[in-house]
Amino acid sequence: MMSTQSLTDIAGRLRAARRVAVLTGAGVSAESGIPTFRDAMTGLWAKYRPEELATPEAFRRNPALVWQWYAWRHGLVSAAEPNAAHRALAEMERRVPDFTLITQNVDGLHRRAGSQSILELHGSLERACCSRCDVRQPFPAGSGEGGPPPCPACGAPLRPDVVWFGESLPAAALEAALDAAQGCDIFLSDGTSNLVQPAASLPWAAARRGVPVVVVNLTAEGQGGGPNVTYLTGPAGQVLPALVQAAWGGDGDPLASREV
Ligand code: BV8
Ligand code: ZN
Repeated sequence: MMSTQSLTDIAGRLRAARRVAVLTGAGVSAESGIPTFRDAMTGLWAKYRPEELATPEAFRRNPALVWQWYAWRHGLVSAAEPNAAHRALAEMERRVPDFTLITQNVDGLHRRAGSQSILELHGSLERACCSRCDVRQPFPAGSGEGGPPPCPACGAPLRPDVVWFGESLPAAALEAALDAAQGCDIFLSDGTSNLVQPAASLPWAAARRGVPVVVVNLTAEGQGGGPNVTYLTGPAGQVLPALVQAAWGGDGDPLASREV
């Protein structure tokens, strides 16, 4: 678990910061019951690796399989609730003059927790888009049977509105994320294995400027290091509310204070 000294020190920097940038990964949604990419894929999907399914080639080769995987995940996400980590980040945004939340997650839980300034680097599973024209629509719930539905405009197969491996990230979101990493006073990296590029380069774009980088993760292994990189090890659903509480008082989790 994190040391009280480092938590107090970071809380002080957070409180004094004008501009804060946060990068989140699947670990922030783990306590909402959504399996991370590093977790072994469960049940029907145990024999696949996400990198094998989350590609344009996989969709071209077997659109029904890829669509069913996303329909299964869409069901998980729709039934999930934001957890204390999501709520703490929404509270942090309310406290900080200039706050940017950069997420690799496609589950939409940050928005449902109340975050507003969100950069979805890898798209969103709440939406489907056409594999040929520019139609975008809500992801059709419960569409897991059979293959992808046809686009209502041109009839081509719909696909999840996410960025697959080998696809470019949305340019505007990536540019804004780089700007936040290069202009922030403190950078938090929460619940990510920090392996997937170009998102994985963001914390180090901040660290190279001498900006404090705070890594919140269950483990300090496998992440980059450096003189101004601090690890707060523990579940994001505990560490982030504790950090918000240390910085601004209250109990760090607005919902908890409302629950009677
Ligand atoms: C790109 C959306 C330019 C889809 C995702 C060869 C050919 C082509 C490309 C490449 C190549 N080699 C490398 C690349 C680049 C590639 C890449 O980085 N590959 C990796 C595997 C090396 N990147 C790309 O392809 C990107 N595009 O580069 O475009 C280009 C174009 C053409 C050709 C070349 C280059 C696109 C990357 C985006 C892919 N889409 N998601 C979907 O969701 O299905 S990535 C997906 O995986 C997630 O979005 C996320 O980014 C990543 C998983 O990472 P994490 O979120 O960190 O989750 P993970 O499970 O890994 O880790 C969880 C962490 O949480 C762990 O550290 C764990 O300890 C921690 N944790 C767990 N529980 C908790 C916790 N922490 C705190 N509290 C807890 N309770
Ligand atoms: Zn279409």
